[in-house]
Amino acid sequence: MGQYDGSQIVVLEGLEAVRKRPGMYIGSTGKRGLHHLIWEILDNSIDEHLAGFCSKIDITLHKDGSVTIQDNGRGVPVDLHPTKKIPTVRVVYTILHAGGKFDNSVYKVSGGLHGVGSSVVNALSSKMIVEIRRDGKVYQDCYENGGHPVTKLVKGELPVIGTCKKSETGTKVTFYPDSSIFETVEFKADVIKKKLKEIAYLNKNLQINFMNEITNESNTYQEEYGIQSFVRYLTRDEHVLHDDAVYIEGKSGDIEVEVAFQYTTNYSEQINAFCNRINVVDGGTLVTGFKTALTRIMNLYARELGVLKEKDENFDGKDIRNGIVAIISIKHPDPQFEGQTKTKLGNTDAKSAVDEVFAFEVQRYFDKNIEVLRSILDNSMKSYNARKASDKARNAVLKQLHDVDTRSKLASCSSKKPEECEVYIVEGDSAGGTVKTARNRKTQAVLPLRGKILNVEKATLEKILLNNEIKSMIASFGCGIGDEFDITKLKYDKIIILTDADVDGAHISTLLLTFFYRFMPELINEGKIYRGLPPLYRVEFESTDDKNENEMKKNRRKKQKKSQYIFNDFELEKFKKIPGNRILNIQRYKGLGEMDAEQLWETTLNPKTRVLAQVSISDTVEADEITTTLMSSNVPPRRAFIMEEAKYANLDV
Ligand code: 0R9
Repeated sequence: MGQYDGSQIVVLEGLEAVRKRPGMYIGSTGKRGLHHLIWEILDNSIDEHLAGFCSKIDITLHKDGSVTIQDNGRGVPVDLHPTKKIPTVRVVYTILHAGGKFDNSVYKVSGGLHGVGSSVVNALSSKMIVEIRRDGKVYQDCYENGGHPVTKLVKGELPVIGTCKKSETGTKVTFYPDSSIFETVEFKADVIKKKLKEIAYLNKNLQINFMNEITNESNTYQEEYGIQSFVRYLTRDEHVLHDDAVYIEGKSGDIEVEVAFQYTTNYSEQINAFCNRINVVDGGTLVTGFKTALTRIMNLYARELGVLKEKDENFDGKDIRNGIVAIISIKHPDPQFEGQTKTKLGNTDAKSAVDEVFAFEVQRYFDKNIEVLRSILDNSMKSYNARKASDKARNAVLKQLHDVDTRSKLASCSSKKPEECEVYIVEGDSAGGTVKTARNRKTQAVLPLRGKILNVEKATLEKILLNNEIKSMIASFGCGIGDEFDITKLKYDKIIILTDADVDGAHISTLLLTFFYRFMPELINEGKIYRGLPPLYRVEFESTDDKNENEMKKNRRKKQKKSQYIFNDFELEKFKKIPGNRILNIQRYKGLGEMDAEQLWETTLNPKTRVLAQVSISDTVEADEITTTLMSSNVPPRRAFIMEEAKYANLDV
């Protein structure tokens, strides 16, 4: 690691550009974008931890809406910047693209905006205070209205506002998100806590303290066992094949590799990968390296221990990964993130590094823990046998699919142009019947499902493929499943899940989403899956519109009876407060079945007036978390999630 000096800073200006187009830098100006501000500042402290100088980070949510993040690293340098002739810290916080991270001899990349984070957060804040402890002195720099410095420099240097012990170093940043930029400036403690927990898992031993001054609550996150604890956490409600998660670490050249895994009795695999603490949702070379090594090593053991006989084929990678929950975390000096969303690692040396470290270390582990090895090989054998059986079943099912199409309850649409067609998957025959009557027959197909669909998390592939509701869906979509899946054959542009807005409806919807997530993830990734959001209320009211008030006084009969659909309780409360509206009647829809065809068309089917939520998976850990929590045999967490899902029906999954 090279020593910092001011000349290593690349200078490019433009905080105004950030304020003009915040979305380009932080994704959105909604809740997600708002929290991004915290992640950006946190990233700098985590970088300092990665560099080996920071062991503790404190995050405080203040009553006045500001947030403070403080680390005990070296403190941002305060010396005079060689070309800008202002303190380096001011360069870092006021000039876009100023940061040492461009040169990895100075800094490792942890994530986020790669060096521009501090100035972007400043640009989007109405006020920011930076306090630095270095060399026994406390320095402060303040900015207002999107990064304009308000602290007067003393002979070009930052004022010293106090003293501290020489050993007491670090950076403290307090910022107030700009309410003229963000749709909401209210931070959510739950979102922050979840992120901090993940950071603690990924950064072994780093101590993170969260203080919520609004609720007077505090939490500390520190994980001595890092990703090993992360895996334990992910499997906490599952039946496991071996007691503890296996943990492996090692180095290949400049690349540090850590892997933790544990097998559950579920018929699914869950592999989450991180490079420099960034969740590479689409995997890439590090995941390939892990899978290749695992398959090779397990097949070697299987032959050596006689689990596979001479005549047997090898285990397929999928047999071996059946039931696995794994976290792969590497540190790479020069990561190349690929794909449109930059969530796939491209470095070929990451593949060989993970393969080399994992293969070597896992053999050392298995040689000492033969009983763990045996339980995994037994599990692979079961999966191997089930696969052979289900190959047969699947071929039989695929042959039948054509027949199913005609026998299934799909009411297809007349158009054959996928780009204009959509299919509604509707809960229950009766609602399905009304949707069939109400729809636009040219472009809207309807597939009614009977009752609850199979919980795919708990069933074998064979059973899944023989399930009638699932068969109907596969046949209707036209794009196959598993290895035969081909999205170009999809007959619809939108697949819309339509269930009642109650707990059962939320459950069915989640079961469907789990099925798509596990077996047709491309449908979600390509943005094809939607949830229809039928209204919860129909309000009849009289409006005394201001403009017409005089008119109305003259002629009372002009007061008009109107009605409006309302989609959630929040909107209803808002509606009740609108002055001039006199509510006559509020009808609460308990289910889709209570609407007639005309109402259903207007609220749920008509593309011009309906409300749809596109389903997206933005975070695989979160997604897997949701599906495993939900599908686990442990009832309480499942229940909790479903209720939440029902409450936030218009949010992403
Ligand atoms: C509370 C949030 N913390 C930070 O934003 C933070 C930035 C930062 C930092 C360095 C140390 N701690 C930090 N905390 C640092 C120090 C040194 C070299 N590189 C980084 C050093 O003392 O030699 N910096 C992040 C960028 C920069 N410093 C730099 F560009 F100014 F170098």
